[in-house]
Amino acid sequence: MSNINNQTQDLYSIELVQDLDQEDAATVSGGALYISTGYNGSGSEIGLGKGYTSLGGYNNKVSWYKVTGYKGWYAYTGKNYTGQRYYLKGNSQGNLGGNANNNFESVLPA
Ligand SMILES: [Ca+2]
Repeated sequence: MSNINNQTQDLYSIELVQDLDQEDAATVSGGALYISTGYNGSGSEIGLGKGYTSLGGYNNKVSWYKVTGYKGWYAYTGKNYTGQRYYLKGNSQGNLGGNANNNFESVLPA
């Protein structure tokens, strides 16, 4: 992994990420993070291949996640990797509950 600052940017500045399919996303960093605004992958869904300091339109709206590949991801309740940090394990998925639900604002590969 190189400089974190080179790998992060606001989600709004990347439109291609909207079209990232599972195979391409896995190629980017060894594993992708998928998030959606509804439970069980419903609602709006997006695939991410690297860290983002802000989730843009997904801020405080994420209710479900899926991690592909063996590497985990960190999700934070604040922008710029601040607030409460959650570890999303590799090859896992699930609905978010409690304080995590509708609260993520930045994500980073672990
Ligand atoms: Ca939040």
